[in-house]
Amino acid sequence: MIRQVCINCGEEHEADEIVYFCRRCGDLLEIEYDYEELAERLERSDWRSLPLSVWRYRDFLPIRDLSKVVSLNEGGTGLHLCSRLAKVIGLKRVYVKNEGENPTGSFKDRGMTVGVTKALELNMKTVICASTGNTSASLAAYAAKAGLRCIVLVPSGKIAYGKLVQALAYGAEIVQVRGNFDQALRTVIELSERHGEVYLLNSINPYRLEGQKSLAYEVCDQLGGRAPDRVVLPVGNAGNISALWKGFTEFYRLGLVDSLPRMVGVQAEGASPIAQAIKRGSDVVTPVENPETVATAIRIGAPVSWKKALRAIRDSDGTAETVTDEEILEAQSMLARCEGLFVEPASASSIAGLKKMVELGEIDRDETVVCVATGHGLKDPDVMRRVGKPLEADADVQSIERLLGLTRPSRIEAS
Ligand code: AN7
Repeated sequence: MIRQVCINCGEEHEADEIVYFCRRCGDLLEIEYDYEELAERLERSDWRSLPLSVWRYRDFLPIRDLSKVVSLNEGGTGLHLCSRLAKVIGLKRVYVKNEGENPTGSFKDRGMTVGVTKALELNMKTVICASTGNTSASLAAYAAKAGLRCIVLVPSGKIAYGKLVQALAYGAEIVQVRGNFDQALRTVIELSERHGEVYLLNSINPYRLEGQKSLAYEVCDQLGGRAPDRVVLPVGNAGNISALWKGFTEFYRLGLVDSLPRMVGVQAEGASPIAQAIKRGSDVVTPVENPETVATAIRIGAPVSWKKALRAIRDSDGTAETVTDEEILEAQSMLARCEGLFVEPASASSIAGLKKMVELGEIDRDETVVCVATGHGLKDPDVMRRVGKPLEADADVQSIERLLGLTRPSRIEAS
């Protein structure tokens, strides 16, 4: 039995009802399972013998008819042990879950494989989202694969070029709106409510978040059936931190891990309504009117899943931190140079946040920490001013030797 349950009043909605907010109180919905039934299904299932991927966890997902699955081979991303980074930061064990390895280069693909499959189940012909970039690239790809019309609204001028190119290449209809992400989101919510045939796939949609929770399952499985002590991730609209926490708690509830991680949400200083609420000890989030940050993916002032995120942080005894644009760019460069992982600025904010917390003495040296790197660095090449410029030289050996200070090997004379 699968239901869509209101996180505030508990009102239940049928699994196939097309509804984005609780019909009784207007709050967000969450997918709930009969966990005894799920535990029994797992006993009969061969899920452990399947390769790491979102659909390895099909028993835990709200899709029963697997013939409709729209997949581009998402999930199964690397959990990289980053020893050099850990040493620089001053910790023993730091892993980076590199979501840039997904088909369109971000964690959004985990959600879209499930969300677009659900769209097909519901017989929808058009999908829509508002996006700071990655959601649009991902939705456009899965809509293309499924043969659906795809409409995306993006804030004009402030989205990373690579993401825009992706969405265009996959054939989405892109509208740049004169306004920021929060305004674009309000508009697509209203559009999908006025037009029943247009399916909304922002993270308000609880089916999408079900796909994203697979990241948490994978981390536990990659650590050999254990949860990390701490998970650090960037927070924008706050869907992912909610999804990951749901994933960890489900694994715990089903006895697949015997502990839970503390969740740390990292936000850019100029777009940090959730971190501010946590620091104030407040139960409500005050929107930031004009969010600004170099990490355009998380340039969001009114996170729609704020309530779920505050719960994830509080229930896990976690916290939230802010980082400056300067710290983000420095962390991006450090991760690339120390570990060979090139991630976009929003993703690097998790590394920057971790570094800051260690410096503040808030993290124990012995903890096993997983940072989630949410998207690939190539999506936003413009921002990467720190890589410097290439050198220049004539195309001859002597010029290169002189330029790079390479000394010529001395000849060994034959006697
Ligand atoms: C790389 O694409 O909101 O806290 O519209 O692209 O779940 O919103 C992107 C978000 C982190 C924040 N890292 O995740 C969008 C969008 C990257 C992102 C986030 C995003 P949420």
